[in-house]
Amino acid sequence: MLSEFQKRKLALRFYMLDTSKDGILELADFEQHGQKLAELRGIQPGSTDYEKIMSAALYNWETYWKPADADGDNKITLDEFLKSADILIAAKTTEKTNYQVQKGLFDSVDIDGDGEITLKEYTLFLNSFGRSEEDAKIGFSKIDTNGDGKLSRDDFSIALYEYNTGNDPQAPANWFFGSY
Ligand SMILES: [Ca+2]
Ligand SMILES: [Ca+2]
Ligand SMILES: [Ca+2]
Repeated sequence: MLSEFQKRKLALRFYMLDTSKDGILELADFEQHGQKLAELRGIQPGSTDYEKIMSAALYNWETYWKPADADGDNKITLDEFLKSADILIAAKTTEKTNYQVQKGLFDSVDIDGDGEITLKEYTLFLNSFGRSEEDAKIGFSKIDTNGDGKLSRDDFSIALYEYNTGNDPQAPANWFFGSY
C-alpha cells in the first residue's frame, strides 16, 4: 500500500507532467513537454537534437506511463497511476524499467552530452515543468550528494528511483523536482 506521503509525492509528479492541465496524462502531454524542452534549449524542430528529445518523450510515455493505463483508453488518470505505482513498488519491478527511462531522461537533460548534469542543465529541465530557478537550485543541491556541482548518471538515477519509490519524508531525493 502506498503511504499518504507517497501518494502526495506521486500526485505532484503526475500533475507536473500533465502539460495540458486537464487532470489526465496522455501522449500529447509528453509531446508538449518535449516541445517545451526543445524550445527552452533553442532547438529547432526537424533537427537531430529535436528528434532525440521527442523520441525520449515517446519512450518515457510508452515504457513508464502507458503500462498504467488499466482500461486501455490511452489516458491515464491519477487513480490509474497510483494503482499501478502501488503494484510496481510492491513487486519491486520498477528498478529495471526505471533504469531504461532514466537513461533516456538523463540524456535529454545532459544537453552537452558530457555524461554529467550541471546546475544550468538541471535548471532548464525543471523550467520545462514550470518550476523556478530557485526550485532547481534547491533540488540540485539536495541530489548532488558529493557537492561537486555535477550530477553523475548514478546521482541522477538513484535520486529519481528514490523519488518514485521511496517512503521517507526526509529523503533528499524528494526535492528532485524542486520544492514539494
Ligand atoms: Ca493532460
Ligand atoms: Ca485509462
Ligand atoms: Ca552536461
